[in-house]
Amino acid sequence: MKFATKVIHAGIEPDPSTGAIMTPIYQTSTYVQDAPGKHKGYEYARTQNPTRTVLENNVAALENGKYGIAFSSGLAAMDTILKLLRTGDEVISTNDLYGGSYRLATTVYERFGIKVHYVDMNDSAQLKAAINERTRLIWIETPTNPMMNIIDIKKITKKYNNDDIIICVDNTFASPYLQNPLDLGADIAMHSATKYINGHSDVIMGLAVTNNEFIAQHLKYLQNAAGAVPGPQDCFLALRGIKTLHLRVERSCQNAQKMANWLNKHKKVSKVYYPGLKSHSGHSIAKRQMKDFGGMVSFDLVNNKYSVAKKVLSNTHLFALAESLGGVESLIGHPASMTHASIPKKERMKVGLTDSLIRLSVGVEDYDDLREDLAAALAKI
Ligand code: P1T
Repeated sequence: MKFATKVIHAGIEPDPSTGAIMTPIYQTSTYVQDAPGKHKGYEYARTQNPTRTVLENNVAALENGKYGIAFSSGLAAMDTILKLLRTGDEVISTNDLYGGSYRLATTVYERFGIKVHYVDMNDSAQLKAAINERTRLIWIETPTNPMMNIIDIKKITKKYNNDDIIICVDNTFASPYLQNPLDLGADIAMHSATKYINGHSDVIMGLAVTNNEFIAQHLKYLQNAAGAVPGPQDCFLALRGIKTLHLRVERSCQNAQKMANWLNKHKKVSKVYYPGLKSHSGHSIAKRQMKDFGGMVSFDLVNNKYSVAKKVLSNTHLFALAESLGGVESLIGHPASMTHASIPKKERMKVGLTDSLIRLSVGVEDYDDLREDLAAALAKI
């Protein structure tokens, strides 16, 4: 089955009791048993819920994986993956990643004796130097949030995928339509489903997909043991959103590419971070491992003061000033004070995340309207 068919049909059957074509919202916390232990496969809704099961199977198919496991947020998915580790284990992570992921790994998991090394994953020597016999997890985010760096997934999985090390790719920025980490040798593809997968800015959710039965069993065990599960209404909304995933992402990519090209020539813009630009250092890798270059664009200003960036951020009308991304509507954000405020300034500056960096989540609106909106805001500085 091809992707555009999978989003609508994979794992989805009409409801057996009524024929309802849409997966029902099983709004229940428990299931009646005929006799102790005699039930229809559903006992308690933390453990299983039929709406969630359909979503998990559908997303597994989109990522070319066997097992999908849903969580109450992207960070709950990451938290559960980190719980596969033990005290003394070590993680190697991309040095430029979502601020909340950094916060969870450092301020929470380092307290439990799990050490995290942040490295430039495009620098093979840095990666090699950080790997040791205690390494249990390699955490790759690509494209990275918000610097849009591209990491060659296959290059890393070819070298380091073995029985001791789990390789997980946070695939949120790409979405399963553009990039499938399991096909590139990763063990887990993880998503903040809050973003492109749901796509309508009305759900918080996370997902993990794997082909590895051992990892799947452990994640399912932890999903039930800790209970960070999404509710059935949210699963329904995500299933509904997924039906147009390919169409939404395709349009976002077209708009983002045009926006990046235009910004790249704008005299008040000093640098544009978008893998679809030929000048981007990860352009050729992105071309190989992604179907298109995504809907996220970051840029910096010639006059690189926060006060100047603030003017742009406060003067758009279609681009709403808000955290998050991947919805049908365009958003504008200031990573240094919003999504990445939990990363110390010294660390931020190392990867170019300046106080004047602006991030766009380019939606599916008319491109000319979006460009005019941004042009008017840039004209204010
Ligand atoms: O918000 P939540 O569903 O818990 O997902 C966390 C998360 C994980 N990974 C990546 C790459 C992300 O971008 C996020 C959330 N990011 C934002 C809210 C943001 O505006 O960047």
